[in-house]
Amino acid sequence: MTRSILAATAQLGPIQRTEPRAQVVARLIALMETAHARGARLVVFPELALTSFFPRWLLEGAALDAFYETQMPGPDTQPLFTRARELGVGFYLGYAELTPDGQRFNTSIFVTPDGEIAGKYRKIHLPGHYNFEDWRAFQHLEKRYFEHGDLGFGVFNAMGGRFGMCLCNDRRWPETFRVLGLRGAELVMLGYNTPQHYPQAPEHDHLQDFHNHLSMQAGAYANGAWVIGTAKAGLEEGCELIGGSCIIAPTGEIVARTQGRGDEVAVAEIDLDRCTELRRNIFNFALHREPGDYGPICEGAETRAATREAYTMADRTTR
Ligand code: CDV
Repeated sequence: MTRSILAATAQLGPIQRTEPRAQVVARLIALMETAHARGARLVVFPELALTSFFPRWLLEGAALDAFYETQMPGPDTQPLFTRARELGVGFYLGYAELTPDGQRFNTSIFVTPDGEIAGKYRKIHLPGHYNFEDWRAFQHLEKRYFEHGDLGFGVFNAMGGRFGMCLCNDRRWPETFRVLGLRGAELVMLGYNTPQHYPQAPEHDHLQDFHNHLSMQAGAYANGAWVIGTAKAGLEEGCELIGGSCIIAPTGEIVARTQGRGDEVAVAEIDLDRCTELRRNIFNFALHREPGDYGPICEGAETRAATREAYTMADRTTR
């Protein structure tokens, strides 16, 4: 049985703050239909794909809540699920999740071609800051608006393969790909919103596209996995976001990529069996990994949890 899947990265151009969700969902459906017309059975959308990237603003109350989904699918997103099922297309989608007990996560889901949510991921590496910082050209308040993801790096069996997910900043951490690789992920799907301007080190602005591909290509190669990375790109509410959405082979080669910073699809055939080219050879984990010498990677988890809690509490008291 062939384990080849024609897959697409479905890049979104900017979403302005006033754009209604229903209009964004119509754009997602149009991208999915384009991908399907080119033969795709799997489509990867960006992080926080239903709204403008709201962590760039200090918000509270109803103005903040308006950016979260309390149901998935909900009334606005049901048309995407319905169309995907009609087309027989699976998809990855990033969105802001508000749970019934009030928890907030930066979340992605993997939906199979028959419309089932096969997996959920909640972002673990949350970048940015907790409080308003007036020196910045724009805010990046992910640490304020989302809790640390509590589902770990899960891997899901579907469509004849093993699929992992992560979100944006996670791709810069080799541990993300290694944990997914150790769990046997053959394809890692991820969406991102990455500003061209990095306020803490603007001398790196010209390197944003390079660092994007460097991280994802290294993650693919060192774990013998396919990677699909999808941007929300372009000039969104005065903030320029990089594009460069792409499909990366387990060898680390980019085999398809978008060209601009608008709504755009790029498609490639993904042969999941190619993962073994790496996993049976240079990255045969059982034969060549030396975990006995990797101790420091897992040390400090309790300290880290305490630090995170202290920051969060400090922020709560200053709100
Ligand atoms: N959405 C993100 O996680 N963005 C970060 C930026 C802030 C550095 C990223 O890693 O691309």
